[in-house]
Amino acid sequence: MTTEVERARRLVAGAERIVVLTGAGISAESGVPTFRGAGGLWKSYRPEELATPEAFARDPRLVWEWYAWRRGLVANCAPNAGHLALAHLAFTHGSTTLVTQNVDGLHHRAAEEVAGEEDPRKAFPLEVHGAIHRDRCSRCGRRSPGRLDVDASTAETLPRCVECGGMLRPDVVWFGESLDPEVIGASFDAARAADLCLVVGTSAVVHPAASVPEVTLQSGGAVIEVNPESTPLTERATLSLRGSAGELLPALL
Ligand code: BV8
Ligand code: ZN
Repeated sequence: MTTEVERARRLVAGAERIVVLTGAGISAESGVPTFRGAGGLWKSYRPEELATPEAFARDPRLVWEWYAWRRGLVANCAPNAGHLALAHLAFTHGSTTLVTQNVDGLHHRAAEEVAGEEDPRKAFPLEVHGAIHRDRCSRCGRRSPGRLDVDASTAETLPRCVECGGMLRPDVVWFGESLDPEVIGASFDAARAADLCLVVGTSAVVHPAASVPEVTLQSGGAVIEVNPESTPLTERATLSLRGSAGELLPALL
């Protein structure tokens, strides 16, 4: 065990309140493509091109084809050792708040897998960018469980709201759209109160989520980054561990 991991273990053991921010990197070892890594592109589209209200207005069929593909892919993936280690931390370490940018639901599934007698909700994350397995009506806002067999072959076959007939969309936050103020508010409250922020598998470029570790630093807390590569956050992190979430998190926690 490297001295760095040793130091990080001591920081975790000594922390009273922990906030964790995760990104696509924690789900990479489960087979979910990251956004900026190899395989992040879908049919040569950059995520920023498809994950916008403009793209949905322009071509809802194309956007739904992309989300139906991702929904199917994620449904066949399972939480990995990184997700399980964080769920375990949330059950065993007094005050731990998980915040995720991921819409894949793998943190929830890890919580259910690890809970045992515990209430799994204790390890459910704040999903600041929503969830891909849920639909939301683009007219009345009604939420409903998402179907795995969305037929995106024509605009006519796209899913409709049972209440108002409006076009359904995945219940995720698109670029240019504001986040749910309660969810991002709770994330920043946890970051402000934390004496340690653990940042796992994110390129730390998408805002406001990328500001979570900054808020902990501003309130005098420490930041541990886990990532095989350096990011814009690395120079300000207290510790930046090079490696994968699936390997380092079980060793760390
Ligand atoms: C908003 C849901 C009000 C949909 C997503 C301030 C400055 C600059 C820009 C802005 C700003 N404020 C607002 C903006 C605009 C924009 C933004 O941040 N743009 C960026 C691109 C510059 N933000 C917004 O639009 C947000 N809304 O601010 O509303 C507003 C509006 C307009 C203008 C002002 C204010 C909404 C953002 C949310 C968008 N929705 N997802 C969907 O999933 O389809 S974002 C999506 O992309 C993900 O959720 C995630 O957040 C992001 C991808 O980042 P990562 O998860 O970090 O993934 P990435 O592939 O980049 O990196 C993976 C990392 O893992 C890498 O570092 C890699 O090395 C590492 N890794 C790989 N393998 C492993 C690993 N790590 C560990 N283990 C491994 N095995
Ligand atoms: Zn509706």
